[in-house]
This record gives sequence, C-alpha cells and structure tokens, in this order.
Amino acid sequence: MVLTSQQVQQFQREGYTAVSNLFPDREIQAMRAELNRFKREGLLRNVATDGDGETHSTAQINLQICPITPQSTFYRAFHFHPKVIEAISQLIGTPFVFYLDQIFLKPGKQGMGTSWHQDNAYFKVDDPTKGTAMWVALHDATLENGTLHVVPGSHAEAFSHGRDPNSDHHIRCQVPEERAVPIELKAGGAAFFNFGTAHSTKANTTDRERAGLALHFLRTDHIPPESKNRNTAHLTGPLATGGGKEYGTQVEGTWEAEVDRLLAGP
Ligand SMILES: O=C(O)CCC(=O)C(=O)O
Repeated sequence: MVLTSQQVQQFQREGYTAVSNLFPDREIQAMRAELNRFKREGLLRNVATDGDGETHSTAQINLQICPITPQSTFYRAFHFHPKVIEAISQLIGTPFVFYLDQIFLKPGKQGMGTSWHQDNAYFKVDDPTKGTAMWVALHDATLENGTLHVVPGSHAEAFSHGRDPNSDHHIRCQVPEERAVPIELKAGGAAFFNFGTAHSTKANTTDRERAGLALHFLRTDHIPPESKNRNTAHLTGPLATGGGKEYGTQVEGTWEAEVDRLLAGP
C-alpha cells in the first residue's frame, strides 16, 4: 500500500492528504529534465496578468503548461506509474481515468501564486469527492516559495467563483483564510485533494524556481455526460488497455525506460 489508512481517512474526512518521499530522487531528476526541455522549447506560458485578466504581466510570472500529455511521452507514462495507480485506487476507488495534467512553474522572486479555487468549479462533476488531484513537488515546496495551501473540509461547501483578474483564464473564489493550512513537501512528496477542496499557491519570494506537477483523476462512473468525449485515458478497470486504445501504443510499463531516457540527457 502506498498510503497508510490514516492518510486515506484524512483524505476522506478533510478532503486532502500529503505523502513524503513518494517518488525517488532519480524520478524527480528526470521530471525536471523534461521540464527543462519544456522551458527550452517555449512550451510554458506566462498566464499572470496585470489585474485586468488580459494584459500579460512582465513583473509577475506564473508559467503553465496544460495539457502536458500531447507534448510528452515521459509525463504520459507517469500516469501509469504503479504508485500513482495504487494511491489513486486507495483514495477514490476504481475504475478511474486520467483527466488532466499540468505544471505550474514559479520563477524565483517573480513567481506568482495561483488564486484560491475548487477544481470542481471547472470540472462540474456530480460528486467532487470522486475525483482527485495529485500535486507532486518537483522542487522542495516551502512557505517561502509559495507552496500549496488547502482549506480542510471545504469540499462540503461550494464557493462561488468569478474570473481571476490576475490570470488570463483562471477563476477564483474567496475562502475563510483562517482555516487554510500550508502543505510543505520535499521534492518527490505529493499532496492529494479532491475536486471540491479549495486550494491555492502563493508567491515565490526566494531566489530559486519552484514547480508543481498537478494531475487529475476521476472515477469512470462520474465522468459528466458532456465530457464523455474528453481526452481521458482509462487507467484501471475493464476499459483499460494500458494506453493502447487512447494513444495507439502501449504506454503502461514504459515509465522506467522513459526515466532512463531522460537521465541519459538530450
Ligand atoms: O501549482 C499551482 O500553482 C496551482 C495548482 C492548482 O491549483 C491546480 O492544479 O488546480
């Protein structure tokens, strides 16, 4: 078991949990190497705006790649990582699909946070507790560099969301900040929070960049009818083909080779 029963209970009760040292250093090094390729190839976009939701900021930077999968066989293989499959099975049950992936990179000093929101304000799933995010720290995530914050128990409430004027496409909500808790993680640790759990990140006030990889998974029986044609991939259950059906190639089982490829260099 990847998660302890206490972690699963915390997720069920409070809507989130966190796990230290989930992924080993070599896998994180490989994830950073692929992130560096995204940087070199200009695949990350600054979504921060100067307070009008439109004018891209030059002072504040919130770099995002979303979705990642069309750009990276490496990150696509990660969805089939045995630890990912096991952890998500423990938290939301099976069968489930991969729903969305993205990375947010906050450069040192200029890195801007992502405002408070509930993922279900985007996804609109009938029961937000049947979907979960997995947020992997690609660098040590601390208070100083603006780590993830969550509001425990907030999945029981639906906050109203409006356009975020500090982003070119995000929405945001107001939360009772006094209930929020930060989740500090060393690189390779991960936080899990259901689609209803309000969360945000903060400014990176340090000199060094910090990135988080956010994956979303959803129970197959809760995919909204209007999203049936979305680019999901069945990861478990009778519809799962190891990626063969969705990607036209066998993806399951390629993670180790993908890590080796990235560590060998360009
Ligand atoms: O890493 C971040 O800045 C935000 C992540 C996030 O809000 C999400 O994945 O929904």
